[in-house]
Amino acid sequence: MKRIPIIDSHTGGEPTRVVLSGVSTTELETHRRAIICEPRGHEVIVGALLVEPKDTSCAAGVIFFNNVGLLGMCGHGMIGLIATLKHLGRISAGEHRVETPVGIVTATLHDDGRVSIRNVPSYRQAKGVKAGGATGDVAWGGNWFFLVADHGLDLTLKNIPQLTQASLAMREAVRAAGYPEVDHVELFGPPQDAANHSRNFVLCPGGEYDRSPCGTGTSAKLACLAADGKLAPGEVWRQESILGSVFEGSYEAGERGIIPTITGEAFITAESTLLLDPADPFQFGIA
Ligand code: PYC
Repeated sequence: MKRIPIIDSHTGGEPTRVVLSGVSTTELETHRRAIICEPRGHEVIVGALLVEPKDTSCAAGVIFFNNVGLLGMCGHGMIGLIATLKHLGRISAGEHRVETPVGIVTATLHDDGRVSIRNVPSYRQAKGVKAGGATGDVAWGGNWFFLVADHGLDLTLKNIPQLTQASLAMREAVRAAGYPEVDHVELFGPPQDAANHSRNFVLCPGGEYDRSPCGTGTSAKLACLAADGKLAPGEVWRQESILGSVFEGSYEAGERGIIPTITGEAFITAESTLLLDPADPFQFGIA
């Protein structure tokens, strides 16, 4: 029986499952679905495998993954990871550098438990891309996004099936239009809460939607706002998710584009150990 200790959390409603040990980087591809998918989990969970950082100035290294593959970075997941390390007593309030496959992120754990992540440099790659009847921007925020405002749909929970279908079609179209790297689609609309600046719906690579406002997606949004001169350095942008949860974002100018900082809060939901029984036909998850 293989044993994999995990800690679950959610950030703005979006779950993160931190894998503390028991899985090596070489085993990740074979064990990814066992950790994320049914019968132990569900397709919405983002996994975070703790690894030794190559850069010794980092407190930890992490590889994020989901039901269909690896993620470069994950904003809600990084906030969940920092809350998990605090829960384990491994870190206290202050700054902590964390190595990801796409660069080092500096996370600040505040005294009140909130977490700010200074993300990898983010930028707009292309503006006004026409794809499948929609027009949007292609931007990098640690993952690749197609950001669309002219979708004509209400960003409400009852519309999730239509939002998902429309976003999947836009993703196909933007890839065919010359941006095969895009794996997330972000639709924008007016906020429900007047304290916020915008509401979003974010389609993730495996076809699920992000329950949080998406940290890397908010970073990509900030890069577009900065490129359009619509948000000044240091100014705060409040991004509301489809659930109504909020991330605060701001940026500093970078060499190419911006360096975003995203603030949110995560809550621990479970401490447990996954068991992989060689006799179980579904030990590696239901495909
Ligand atoms: O918060 O960056 C994020 C994220 C990516 C996919 C799901 N959440």
